[in-house]
Amino acid sequence: MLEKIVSGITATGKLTLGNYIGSIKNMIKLQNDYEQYIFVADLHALTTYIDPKELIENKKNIFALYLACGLDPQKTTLFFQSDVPAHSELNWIITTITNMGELSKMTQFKDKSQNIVKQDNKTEIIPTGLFVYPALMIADIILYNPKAVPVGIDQKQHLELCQKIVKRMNTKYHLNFNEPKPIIPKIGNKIKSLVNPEQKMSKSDKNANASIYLLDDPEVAYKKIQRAVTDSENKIYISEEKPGVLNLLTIFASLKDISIEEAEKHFSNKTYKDLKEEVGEVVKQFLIEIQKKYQSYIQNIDEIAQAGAKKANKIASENLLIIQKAFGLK
Ligand code: AQP
Repeated sequence: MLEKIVSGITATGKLTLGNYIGSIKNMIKLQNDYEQYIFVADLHALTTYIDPKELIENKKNIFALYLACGLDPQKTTLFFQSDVPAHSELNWIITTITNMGELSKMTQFKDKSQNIVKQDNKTEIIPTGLFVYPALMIADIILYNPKAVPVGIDQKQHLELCQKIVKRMNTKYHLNFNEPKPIIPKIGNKIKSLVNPEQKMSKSDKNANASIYLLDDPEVAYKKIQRAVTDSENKIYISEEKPGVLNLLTIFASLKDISIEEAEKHFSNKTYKDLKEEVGEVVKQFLIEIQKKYQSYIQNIDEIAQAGAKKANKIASENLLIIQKAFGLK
């Protein structure tokens, strides 16, 4: 029997190149060797306010982009999180074995809640859902009892908490669920904003120039790369002191499937103008290819999503029942 893998992407916005390089690319590789469950995390998207119409759009776009990027429904079970009610049910159980102290240490909670407070200057309006987000994520994972979870580096802390909670649950309730390991790509586990290369490229960034969206007009994407913030040295080499240049080298290496050192060598006697033109061209061609496939999938996701939810519901409800029995609920 194949080992299981599970992962998802939150439907908070349009997918970025960071989501592809940091997460989807690994899912595509793993689907050949694992029994893989990949979902669109629509319940997670509710943790900060989102217009319902926008959520519906985001869900469809992400699902079709999973397919367009290369997730094959014959190999990977694809579904919407809210189509599998066990996620919400197990979430409650997980909150009862997760401590407030553990949740308040999560960097993502600190960053996102600070942003909310900055906007409205009130701490009491931080949604409880944002605080317990990792508990739902732990539930999402345990339901499929995977060996590993492919994610970018920003999700490592949540995965570590997941391992800790699974261990606690196993000990306290005499269960035997896997403590899942993160699978983090060597290249591109944290693609940076094009406007501020100290920060992560993020789908909810308000500045559209900071991110390459997978559904960006390819010409617009090309221009965003030409305007990407670098530095004034005009010498191309790998250095943490040059985050803008390193980010462009990383994008190039990942999309060309070469190492960063090979990318550095390729650009060694070239200028920033050359770097931006070549990276822009690679990104543009990548988007053209993805978007062609996207058009053929966007009208046809319902059947695939229903079949995926059916399969996910089966395994999720079996594992939920094991946990409910162990906790004395059944
Ligand atoms: N910039 C990035 N570089 C590499 N990996 C990234 N991921 C996200 N941004 C980058 C990875 O993509 C997956 C998406 O996870 P998510 O949507 O559930 O949460 P996230 O990490 O918070 O992603 P975003 O795009 O930054 O969303 P918002 O703006 O809603 O917070 C994860 O595996 C993540 O590591």
